[in-house]
Amino acid sequence: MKLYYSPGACSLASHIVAEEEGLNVVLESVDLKTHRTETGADYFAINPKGYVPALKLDDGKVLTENVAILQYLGDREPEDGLTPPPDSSDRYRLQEWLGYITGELHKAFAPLFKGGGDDAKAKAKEDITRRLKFVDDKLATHPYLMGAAFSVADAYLFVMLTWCDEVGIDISRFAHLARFKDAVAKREAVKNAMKAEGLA
Ligand SMILES: N[C@@H](CCC(=O)N[C@@H](CS)C(=O)NCC(=O)O)C(=O)O
Repeated sequence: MKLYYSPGACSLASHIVAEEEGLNVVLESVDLKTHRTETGADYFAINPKGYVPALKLDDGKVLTENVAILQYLGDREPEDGLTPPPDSSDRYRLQEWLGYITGELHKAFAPLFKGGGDDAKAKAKEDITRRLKFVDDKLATHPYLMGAAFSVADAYLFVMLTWCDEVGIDISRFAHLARFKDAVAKREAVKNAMKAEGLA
């Protein structure tokens, strides 16, 4: 498999999951301005949507969208428990979290990264902070989003929290989230993925 990524982008979540599971995934970085990959390929020819992540499977098919790629990678090693079994009630809970992260958190960062005006940026920070408060409350009773064990949703949430640092959203006011971020940052797989992307 090959993961198309950009350092520190949302693709870091998939990278972390691949590391957690020790999957044989080749990495190829993408310049999101030129849409060329590190080997000079036209990224639009690989993923016409133009954004990362994209996962080229061993049969040559290309999978896109964080929520799909994260579950695909998690399902490669079911015994690791990063994705609950298909059809289980926990699997729908995982999808609920992935939907929240992608739709309510990830997308809310757009004005902050894509040169929104001051009002749009302030509104984005307000929205993200309110949505993080919801997550913080949920993390009051268990270490990870799904309970006692780390899941693919935690990898995605972690990346969102690294973005908070970049855009000046202080998460120290959220004790459970801050504790979560510190714990996830200490995971070997997370350290390896961040190092490989030049982030640590
Ligand atoms: N809906 C997509 C969005 C992915 C996305 O926003 N990727 C960003 C990096 S975090 C990107 O590549 N942006 C460059 C662009 O949109 O051209 C997903 O969840 O996979």
